Amino acid sequence: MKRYSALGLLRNALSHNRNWPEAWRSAEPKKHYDAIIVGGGGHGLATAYYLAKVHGMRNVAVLEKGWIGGGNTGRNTTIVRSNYLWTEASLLYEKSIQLWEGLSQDLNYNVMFSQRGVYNIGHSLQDMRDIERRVNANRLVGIDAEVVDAAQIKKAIPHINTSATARYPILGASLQRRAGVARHDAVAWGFARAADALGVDIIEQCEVTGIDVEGGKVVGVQSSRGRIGADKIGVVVAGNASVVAAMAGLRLPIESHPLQAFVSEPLKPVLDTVVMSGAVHGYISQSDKGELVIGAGIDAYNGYGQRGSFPTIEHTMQAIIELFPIFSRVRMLRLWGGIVDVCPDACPILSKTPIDGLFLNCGWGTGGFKATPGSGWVFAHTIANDEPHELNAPFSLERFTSGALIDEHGAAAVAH
Ligand code: FAD
Ligand code: PYC
Repeated sequence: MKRYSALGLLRNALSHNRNWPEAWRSAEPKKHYDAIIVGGGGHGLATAYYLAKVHGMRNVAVLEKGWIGGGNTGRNTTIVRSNYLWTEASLLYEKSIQLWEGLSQDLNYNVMFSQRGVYNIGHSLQDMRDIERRVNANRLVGIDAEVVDAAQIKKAIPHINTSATARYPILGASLQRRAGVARHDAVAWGFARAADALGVDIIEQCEVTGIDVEGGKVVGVQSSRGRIGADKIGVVVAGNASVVAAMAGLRLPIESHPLQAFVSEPLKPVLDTVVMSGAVHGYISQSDKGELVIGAGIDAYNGYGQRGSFPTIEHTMQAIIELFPIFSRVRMLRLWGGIVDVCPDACPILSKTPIDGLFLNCGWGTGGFKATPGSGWVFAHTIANDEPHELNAPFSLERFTSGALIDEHGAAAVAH
């Protein structure tokens, strides 16, 4: 990785960064690619990277309507874990954690993956039964998971409120110690830079406006930068999946909702792990800059505006102050929203489609950041081989007609 001296940084700042080398080329669209990935978020970029690196497909373009990582990849609260209930889901997310563990080295770019542990708090006997069931299920498939009681939580997180008289008392939690956080925009930049180095064209400010299908097979896209031909197209557009799929005549079983997050003013180190509560509807960690990073449950209505409503903000703040009364006087700095595509079983779609050469990666709902490398890994396999990888075979579109749903509403851990 290129290193910059303090003098070099100053020189770049004074020259308005004119001499700063580009981390990836600003590619011009070619007439034709072997594969086009629509969407330059983490999942799309990871797909392109593994297509080039693992499957030797280098005539590949990523088309992004805005800027790299400007969608949900740059808007999430960065929580990474694999403690889902059903084997199909937990193995998919676990593949991702294994890739996260070597990702900075693989990309030669520091994605700041920090395995600081994730606590999913239980507030009732039923919560604790669900936690025990999920922890046992995780351990059976080799995923690290433990049940901890309120005293252990208090010891590890001294500022949390474990009073028995709290409105939602803390009875215990599941703890995954290998879980944690990563720096979300570094993930997009790291994959973009590494894909570009393998010859992938990354084309920003290029909105796909149509998908061309001839004789039941994709042949290219219409875009704000003209028509671009392709043998294969992977649609990886998170909150816009239904809109882009409709361009090929597909109707998806997806609802799009706003999901909000917030950061506080920076504080000295006060919280060195991640705390989530599905019951009070909030989750919190502290960034390396010192900001408290806080997230909400979804706003209940459907929409494509990247902002949410005030009642959800108020509800989330109540939840966090219930858990951490000490934070009641912390000032909030910023808030934002992203659009999440939610499937009826709170699991993603990683699938071929009835149209030859058209593949879908969507429906990650509130929880796809953690899956970024694993999703790219299995989706690249699916595109390159025209067949799913064994890890994503259960996440096909057909499950919505066969009924083989994988219900992960509980482990999604964010209110839907
Ligand atoms: P995106 O990053 O959204 O990328 C899709 C890209 O497609 C966008 O850049 C968009 O501009 C582009 N696009 C759309 N339409 C077109 C078009 N027509 N042509 C070209 N490009 C197009 N997940 C977790 O695991 N942990 C968390 O802590 C977490 N917290 C979250 C908090 C919030 C507030 C939000 C909103 C989400 C959170 N998530 C979390 C979910 C996670 O962010 C997403 O599931 C994940 O980032 C999706 O990645 P992606 O690459 O598919 O999508
Ligand atoms: O899926 O772990 C998760 C998550 C945390 C915040 C939003 N989603």
